[in-house]
Amino acid sequence: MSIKTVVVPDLGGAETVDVIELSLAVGDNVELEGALLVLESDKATMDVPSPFDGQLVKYLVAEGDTVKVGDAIAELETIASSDDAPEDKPEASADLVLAPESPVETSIEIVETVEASPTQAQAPVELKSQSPAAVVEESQTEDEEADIYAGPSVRMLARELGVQLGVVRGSGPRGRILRDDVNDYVKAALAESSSPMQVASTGIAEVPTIDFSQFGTIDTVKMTKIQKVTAANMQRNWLNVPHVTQFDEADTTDMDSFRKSLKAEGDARGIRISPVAFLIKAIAIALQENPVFLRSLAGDGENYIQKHYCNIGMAVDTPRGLVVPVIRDVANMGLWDIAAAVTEFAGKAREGKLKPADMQGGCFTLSSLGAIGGNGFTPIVNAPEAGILGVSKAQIKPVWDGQEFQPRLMLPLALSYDHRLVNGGDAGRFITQIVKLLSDVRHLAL
Ligand code: CAO
Repeated sequence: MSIKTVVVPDLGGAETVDVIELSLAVGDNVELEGALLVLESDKATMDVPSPFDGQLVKYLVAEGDTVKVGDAIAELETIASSDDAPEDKPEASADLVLAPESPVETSIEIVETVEASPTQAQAPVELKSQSPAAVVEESQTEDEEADIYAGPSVRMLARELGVQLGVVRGSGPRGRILRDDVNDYVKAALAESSSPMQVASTGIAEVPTIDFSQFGTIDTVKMTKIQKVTAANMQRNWLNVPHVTQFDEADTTDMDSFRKSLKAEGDARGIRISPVAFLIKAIAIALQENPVFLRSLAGDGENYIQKHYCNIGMAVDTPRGLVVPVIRDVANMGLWDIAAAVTEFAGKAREGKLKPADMQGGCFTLSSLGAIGGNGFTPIVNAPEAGILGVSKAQIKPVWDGQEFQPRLMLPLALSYDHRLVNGGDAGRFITQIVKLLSDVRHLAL
């Protein structure tokens, strides 16, 4: 083992450079090509890499010193294995980082000295007052990264820790980001994430956990799997989708008369036909004519998917929670088929007999609370679908026919849609068509 002195390599034209970072502590081991220190000229920064595996004995310069080619900068003790390296080993290439206009490669020389002979550190030079030239890594392509003032070793550390340097405050000369700045940033982030003001990944402060028993008697009840999945899906959809809800009413007086007139035939077929079957048929037609509602955003943020099939999900209220079976290829189904599917899927849902495949592939969802009540609600889009129709309880209302008020069975509709995919005009046309189809069911047959 011997002690070797490392000197400043060829600076690619620069006469003097500043020492802006000492990358190691005395006694640290450093591998071949590992960063020893960082130098900076007016136009570039460069890591000076170690020419062999070794241990830092001492630095011969201090941060802020100005050095020139050939100045001794550090003493390294070679580690046994690399000490045997041939003397004519190729010069290690310095990791030089230069502004694009002067792409120069440099090398580092090794001066062997048997004894350690400390070199006097030069007096610190005054920092230049003008703003520094942009510091750019050759490998960088992102413009914003080019504006960040940090050396290659700091950039590497930030990459390893997953830190965006743009958000780190630099405490070095002229705002330069140092290794300690990156480490401090990570420590602060970790401390913040474990503080009482913990934020969810959404950036929204979490609802505080409260001991309700201090206010009265309580039970803590385990949620069903369906309830847990529904809670997660609702939160995901509510937070991800920019919702708009549009309202309207359909005059379903004639539709209801027609539906009732089908009762005998339904009994003969063994099929109960409810307003839900008409709604699903109307939605299928409106989807065909307004295919914007058959879109989903692609995960890449660049594209959307246009579906050419028509599967409609139907929210079903069950004792275990909300489930949404999907009726497939509705565009090619008649009213009786749809009514049969509604009964079958609602039954399976309540009996817990739906298979995962029965709940996949939906393009649009119907949530009908009509049998339960209420005169309006804003449904949450079942993302990645583009829209959902919420239906409330039909009620007899006085409707002006131009001469007098008529008692009509008005069905409240609420169309929620993902405003990233659907514009207000699209939604207006869609719900208007639904209203038209339900108000005159002859259109359902067209
Ligand atoms: N207005 C007035 N009456 C209505 C109606 C409406 N909008 N919709 C249905 N009805 C009537 C039906 O006509 C039926 O009465 P009749 O037997 O006299 O004809 C009665 O309500 C019962 O209907 P139903 O609930 O048995 O069946 P359905 O086909 O209307 O609905 C289903 C099926 C599965 C959609 C429904 O049972 C259901 O579960 N709805 C809840 C959906 C839900 O939970 N949505 C919220 C999701 S987000 O939390």
